[in-house]
Amino acid sequence: LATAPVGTPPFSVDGFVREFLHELNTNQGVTLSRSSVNDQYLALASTVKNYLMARWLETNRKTREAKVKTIGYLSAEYLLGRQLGNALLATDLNDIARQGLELCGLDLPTLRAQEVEPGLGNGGLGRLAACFIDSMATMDVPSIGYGIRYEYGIFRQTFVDGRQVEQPDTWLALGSPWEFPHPEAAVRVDFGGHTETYVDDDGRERCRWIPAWNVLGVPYNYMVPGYLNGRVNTLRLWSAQATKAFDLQIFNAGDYAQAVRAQTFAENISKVLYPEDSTPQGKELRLQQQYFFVACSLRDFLDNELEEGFDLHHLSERIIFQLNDTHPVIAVPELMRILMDEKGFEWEEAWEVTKSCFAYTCHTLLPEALEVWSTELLGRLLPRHLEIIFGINERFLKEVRAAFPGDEMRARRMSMIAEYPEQGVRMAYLATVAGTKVNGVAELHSQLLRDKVLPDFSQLWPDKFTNVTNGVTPRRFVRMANPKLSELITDAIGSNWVTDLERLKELEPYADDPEFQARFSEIKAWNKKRLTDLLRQRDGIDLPSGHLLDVMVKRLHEYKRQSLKLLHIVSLYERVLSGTLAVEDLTPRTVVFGAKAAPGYRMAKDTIHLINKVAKVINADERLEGRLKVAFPANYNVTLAEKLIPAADLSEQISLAGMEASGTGNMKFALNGALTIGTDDGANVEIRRLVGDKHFFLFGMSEPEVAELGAKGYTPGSYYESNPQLKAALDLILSGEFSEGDRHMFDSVVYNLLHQDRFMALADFQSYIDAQARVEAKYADEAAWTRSAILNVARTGYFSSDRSMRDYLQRIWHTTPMI
Ligand code: 26Q
Repeated sequence: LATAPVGTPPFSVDGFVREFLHELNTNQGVTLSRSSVNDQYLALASTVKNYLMARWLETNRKTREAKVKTIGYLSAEYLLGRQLGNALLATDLNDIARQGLELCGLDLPTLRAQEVEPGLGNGGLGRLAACFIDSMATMDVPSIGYGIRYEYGIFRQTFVDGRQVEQPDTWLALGSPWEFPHPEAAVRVDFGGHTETYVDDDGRERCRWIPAWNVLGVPYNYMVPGYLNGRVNTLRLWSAQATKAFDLQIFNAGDYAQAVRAQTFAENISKVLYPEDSTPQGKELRLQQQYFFVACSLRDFLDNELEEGFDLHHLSERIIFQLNDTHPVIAVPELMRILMDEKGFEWEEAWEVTKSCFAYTCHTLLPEALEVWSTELLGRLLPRHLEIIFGINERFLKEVRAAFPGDEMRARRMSMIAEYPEQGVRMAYLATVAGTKVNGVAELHSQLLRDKVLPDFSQLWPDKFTNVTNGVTPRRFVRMANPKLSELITDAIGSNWVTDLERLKELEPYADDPEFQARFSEIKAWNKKRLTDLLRQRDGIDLPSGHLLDVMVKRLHEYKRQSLKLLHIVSLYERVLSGTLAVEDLTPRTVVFGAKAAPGYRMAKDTIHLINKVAKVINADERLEGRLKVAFPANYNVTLAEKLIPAADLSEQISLAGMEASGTGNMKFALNGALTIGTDDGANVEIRRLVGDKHFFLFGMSEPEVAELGAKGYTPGSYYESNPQLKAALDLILSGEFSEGDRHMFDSVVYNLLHQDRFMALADFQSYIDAQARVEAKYADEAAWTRSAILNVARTGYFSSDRSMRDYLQRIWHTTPMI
């Protein structure tokens, strides 16, 4: 009885309705006739959870019993997207739910639209974590995702006069049916104070940490259902709470207000997601967040997931902690501290265990995006951890000096401790030294990581470095987001592709089949119509029909070069105004942007402003006869992506070569039959190789060419002077055309391009314009375009995150799925 799982509700319309009404009555406390849409949504979520519950309990029991190796995915971000649709798909309940709700006079899509997505991530890295936990569940890989339950996720973006204004993301306001809080299982996390040495019972000198304050971490569990396989893994997110002891101490001192403030202080730790996704600011609260979730997670795994009396010398047989970038790397000294200070391990013993339990994934190449924590801050917040880091570094540098005798410069370069501009810990170095493996996220990126970011380390340990190209989950980004295409694919090749995406290859012969082509085009048109309806009611935006839908959606960053896309648009407009391009020769095109800027990133925010202003003028100009339109719906998020991507014809992946570690949006577009216009960067390289040059619009400098131009000295002004079309576009912006005559409104953006242009947009401008001309020529031949689109779908099955997980299992985790 103690291990007996709950029963699963009957898999029938009737059974579903009973369960749903029961939930509505008992959970929401309302009758159907008096219920709100939110009540109905919450009851529906509970109903679906009930179908998953027995499987979840079983998964936990079996995994525990099997004593196999678990993947502990440590990530500060999980950009999950809505849960209901995924849960319905994973349980095959869509038809039953639709019919059952219909019997109740309710509409499933309306209830689905009620869900507010948990936006607990910034962009690519957070979404990747969400895809990976989906794939691990679907592939029967025992895993626990560990992270932070931010009370406020990524901000809600609004536009006021074309400028970005951030609003808090109140995703918990209407209830959060997907989480299971366990306040009784809260974990204590210490901070501050000092360390001291003492002599233990065996007469050995040991160290201990006397912390100054602490907080509680309350676990919130989320189900991670595999697709139709009965497995339900766990995502465990931590929420910070004040500790009783902490409260009492201050309350007893009689300062009630101070005590309440202290409580708020503790709870601040998981209050809000930092919206910067590069150039970390070294903020104390951010470091608190990192240590907080990592300390909770390690404690949880050691105390609750391992059986009593487990010999921690063998820890790596039971866990591998995958570090999603350096954000959780403080886990390394934390494990050392636990093993030595709490479990009595000697340093060498503890280090042997620790270094076999971690692997590190790097997601960037930009030097300013690499985390460095000042030793002043680290030492103040985590004094014992700083000592341990110094200890790791000292022993590591000994090893370097032994391997390269006399090469003192090398030892200094490789030190985890940077001395300038202030003393700080280079977290990527710590992760590299501690990890069994270090991986980049696309082939090019992994190569550049070896050659440019960590060359000394890859010389010392060539075998430590590997690549795992990113992937995306076909469940959410094809099967759910594109139901019509999914049906077409299933009609052609059967339904296994959802878990075996390489089978899309079998679609290749259909690329030349006129009937298949016709159905494929109809589906694209249907997806565009669906998007049109959504944008009309969501944003009041009208999408013209029959346009080439050209989409650039991603965080706003200079290296991603939204400004290059904008120069293309402005240039088209300028050429019509100046008469060098006849309106009739303009390919009807709608450009859709979606992009959030980090709130403190001035250039990014100015670029958003400029895009909105250009959109306003172009959209209002009747001379264009509706042939060019710019749409910038605010608050791009996973939910919008699921509607936008399936509708796209053209995917813009135009970062400066060598800057985008991988990209994952690029994969989603290709899998949904958009053609890519892109540079030879990140995973674009692999996409192009797979789909073939004829079905990909390549432009721009290659990474070696970028390096060469940089070394030679790049002068953007010379491109402006020598390219009349580029000059005319920039001059049009400077003329005040888009700023009600104000000639200085966009000085920051334009002069940055003219005088700095760190990401060489002007150097790639002509090549980009030429590639866009090739796009238009191809688009004019509908059959050729459709054929290429079908081939993009057929040839990109490689980019399933299931394949990424297989690669991690083989190259890094050295374990296999259960069963
Ligand atoms: C770090 C410290 C302090 C505050 C914020 C951060 C921080 C937060 C988020 C730093 C970076 C990020 C996110 C980075 C990211 O999303 N990188 C992207 O990762 C994708 C998945 O691998 C790649 O496809 C993209 O190329 C890469 O840009």
